[in-house]
Amino acid sequence: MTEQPSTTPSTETAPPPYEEPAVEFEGVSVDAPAVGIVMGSKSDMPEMEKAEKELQERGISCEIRVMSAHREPDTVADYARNARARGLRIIIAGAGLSAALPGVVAAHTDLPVIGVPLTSRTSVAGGLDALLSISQMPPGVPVACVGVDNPRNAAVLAARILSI
Ligand code: RP5
Repeated sequence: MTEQPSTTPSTETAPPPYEEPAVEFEGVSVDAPAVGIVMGSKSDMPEMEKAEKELQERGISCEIRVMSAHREPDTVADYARNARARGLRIIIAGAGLSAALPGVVAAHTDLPVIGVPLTSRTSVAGGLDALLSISQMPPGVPVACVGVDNPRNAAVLAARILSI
């Protein structure tokens, strides 16, 4: 008899094992990361590295890059448009202030995008500006939004999506 996979719900302390997907596209490297972590500024890195750490602890491959939707719009568009073909399956995007990055990424890819609102040092609203910018997307262009300064939850959500 074939052994069936366990359906026991996982806990946050004992994440389910993650298996890298088989390569689906010709030319996609088996080393292609499953999750792309992007952020609007180098100043976001200390916070967003927490998402990278969580994914690494779960054995989920990821890459981490800085690209601003406002300062480097073409770079962001190229990254998002090529993400699926490169083998990425989810994009986590963190930004502060007028946090356009997650929404702009979602505008250029049909992969799931998880936004992380960040408390920028110059925020006049303690991160509320970024929270509203990320969560208030127009119908048809969804961005999942975790709490302010909670990149770890973005990684946990990414792991759960990958385990479906
Ligand atoms: C946003 O502006 C970035 O995501 C960052 O949180 C904030 C401030 O950027 P820097 O002035 O530190 O580059 O676009």
